[in-house]
Amino acid sequence: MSIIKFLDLGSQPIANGFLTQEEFADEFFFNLSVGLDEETRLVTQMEYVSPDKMFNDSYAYRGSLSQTMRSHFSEATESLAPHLPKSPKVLEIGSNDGVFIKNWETKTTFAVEPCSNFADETNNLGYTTYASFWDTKLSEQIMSEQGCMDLIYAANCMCHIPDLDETFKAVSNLLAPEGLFVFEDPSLVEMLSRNSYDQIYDEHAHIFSVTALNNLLNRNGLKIINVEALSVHGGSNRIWAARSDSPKTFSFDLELYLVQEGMSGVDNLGVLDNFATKVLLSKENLIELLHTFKMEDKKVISYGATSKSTTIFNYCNIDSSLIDCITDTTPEKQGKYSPGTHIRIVAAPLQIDDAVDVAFLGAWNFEKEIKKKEHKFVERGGQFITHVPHVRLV
Ligand code: DWN
Repeated sequence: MSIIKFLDLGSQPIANGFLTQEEFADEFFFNLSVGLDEETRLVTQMEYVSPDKMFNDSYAYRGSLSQTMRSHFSEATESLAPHLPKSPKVLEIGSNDGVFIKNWETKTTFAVEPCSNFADETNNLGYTTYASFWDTKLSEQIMSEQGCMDLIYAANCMCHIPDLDETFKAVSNLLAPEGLFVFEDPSLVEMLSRNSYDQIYDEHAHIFSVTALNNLLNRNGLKIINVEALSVHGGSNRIWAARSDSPKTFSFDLELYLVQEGMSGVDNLGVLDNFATKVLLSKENLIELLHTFKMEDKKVISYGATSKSTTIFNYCNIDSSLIDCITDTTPEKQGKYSPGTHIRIVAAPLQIDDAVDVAFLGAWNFEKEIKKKEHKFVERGGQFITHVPHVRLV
């Protein structure tokens, strides 16, 4: 397998590795570079970080903390249910704090979650949760204990797993003959068009095009039957797949979809090189804007201690000399420091503090929800800034 590198985001820490001052000295760093796999057309990291360094009992990201995501998963449940038998057996891979499975029956819903802090939470809620990484061995264990599944679902999880052949084979083994495998992850087309290079960090081993997924699913006993564009997480795709021998179909023209996607350059090295050039320009512009605010003596904070902002701050060398602090609603992140650049993280107040002039949208994917919450900040002349799709005042 040959991977052609097109982007280098430099030395990066664990994106969700929020840390205390005592932990600064031993912080882990790796080189974050991305390339195109010549065979499958997958956009993937040149070297993967070992999963247990990222997903363990101190994993900090909670999916249930935003209203947007709670609604998203209850709507997902409503749209999936009509395609399933009555009382379906459901498995979620990467169930986090249960934000999706809480919409389903405890007795017939199962979960896989390697971060044992979250696996404990959902086990306590009555959902049998396997605190392991997803692989063939685990799928065989679940098959022998629970039988095959009518729905295998995964949100923002498949793109986190380095070995996709193993992953998809394990899904195909556990799926009922007419079962559905539905998964959603950030879209490569959206990342290219929004210049949202911060979708790339240790956990996102790959950024998916449907082209690459089609190649990988086909060679592992699965086929795509539908693709839905989603607005969440900066533009995602929900892929509906079934076993290759399944009679399940949708009125969906995959061939046409692939031709149209191809035109946006998802596996064209010229387009990917051009993206890398725009990423560099975005870095220069963001640094310049933050320096201007500093010269004007403005107080700048960042809103949302996201994995995405770990990539930006480390790639652009943005530290506490340019950003005073990061606010976040997640108790596990508060009182700690941002990975790599060591900006302090504070509890999000009900409204942005009166002393703040500018807020960088670390969680730009929740722009609508945040602007609604923070209308007073905007009314008093406070400014949000973002780098998506280019560096600008919002
Ligand atoms: O795939 C992944 C995605 C789904 O979630 C993961 N690998 C990790 C994580 O990535 P992220 O950290 O970039 O995700 P979010 O959802 O953009 O994170 C939002 C952060 O902002 C959370 O820590 C909560 C915080 N937040 C806040 O402080 N105030 C969010 C909102 C909406 C707010 O109003």
